Amino acid sequence: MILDYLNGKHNKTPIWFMRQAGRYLPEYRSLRSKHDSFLSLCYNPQVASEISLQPIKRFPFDGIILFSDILVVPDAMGIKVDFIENAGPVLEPINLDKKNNFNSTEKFLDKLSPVFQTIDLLRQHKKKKTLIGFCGSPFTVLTYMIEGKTSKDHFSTKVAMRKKKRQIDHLLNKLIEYSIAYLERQIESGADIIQIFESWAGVPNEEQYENVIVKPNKTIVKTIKKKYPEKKIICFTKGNQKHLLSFLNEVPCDVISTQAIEDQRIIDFCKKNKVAVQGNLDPIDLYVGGKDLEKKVKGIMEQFKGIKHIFNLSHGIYPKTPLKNVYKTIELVRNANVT
Ligand code: 1CP
Repeated sequence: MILDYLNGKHNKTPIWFMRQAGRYLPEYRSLRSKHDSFLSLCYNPQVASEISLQPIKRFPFDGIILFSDILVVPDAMGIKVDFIENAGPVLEPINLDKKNNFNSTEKFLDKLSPVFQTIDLLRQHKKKKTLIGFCGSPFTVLTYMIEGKTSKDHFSTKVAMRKKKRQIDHLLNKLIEYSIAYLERQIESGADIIQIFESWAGVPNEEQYENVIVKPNKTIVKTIKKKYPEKKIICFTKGNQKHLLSFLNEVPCDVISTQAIEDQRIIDFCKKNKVAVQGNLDPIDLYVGGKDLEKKVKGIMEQFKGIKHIFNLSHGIYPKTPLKNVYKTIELVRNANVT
């Protein structure tokens, strides 16, 4: 559905939501409560495929996102990763002064084989929906490997970008390699579209941005596009509004997913270069609902008239979002298409 739209086979704005498979759904919470660890869900193809399909059983979304997490990559590299209830991810922090012995690519892919099996199962059940695979961008994943947890200020990452540039470059290059191998196998297993999550694009400063954000995203997108020219790539970036145009100038993605677009030059760039925009309803507006939600959805549909647009949130759905607001938004997007 999303793929057909991007390929020009129809012109109805498609819709899906980031984190559509997750805690706002009672059926997810119920399944989650039967399993001890979050990662055991990600590595169980039957359960992970069931969770991926939960949102599309309830809502007429056009895309199915693989249920997994960006942190399965460091886990498969051999770094201990855990998810603590209500606290988030906890990783064994890497030592930047020591040689880190990561798993070989073969062992890495072997550890991730349940993810590829999940994609294969989803491929068999997706019907006309578009199947979205994903990974985290190298810098975003690296922040978790350095901080060892979710961080508000990214202090250790910022210090390391100043004091240990060589090690940072080395680790980013390693993550580029693992991410490419991972995405290639996702595509071979049946993913139609790939989304690359750069959730912490706002952390590096002006000088560091090119090296830690642009370069890794560009290398991954170019390598995948060269091997699989027909596959579409969505780049999600958060917190880098002021660098978005330079990002787009260098990273040849098919779709840019971001927060609210305030700069008309972005829209002009996308129109001229046939890049689609994904977004950008604020998840808070979805949570609150009511007349304001209606206004926001209509405004977004209006803003992206004339360019390719995948309706989505500007980041993941809040766990307590009322389900009726999700139904309502999908209906509004479908109706806006009719007029
Ligand atoms: O116990 C639980 O249910 C844990 C909640 C949860 C879920 C449902 C986590 C923990 N991850 C996920 C699934 C997930 N994560 C998906 C697939 C489901 C879907 O999208 O429908 C995807 C694509 C992600 C991506 C992800 N994980 C990102 C990038 C997007 C973003 O939110 O910025 C990041 C940064 C993570 C790390 C992560 N995973 C989970 C937590 C609590 C965190 C930390 C988030 C943070 O640091 O703010």
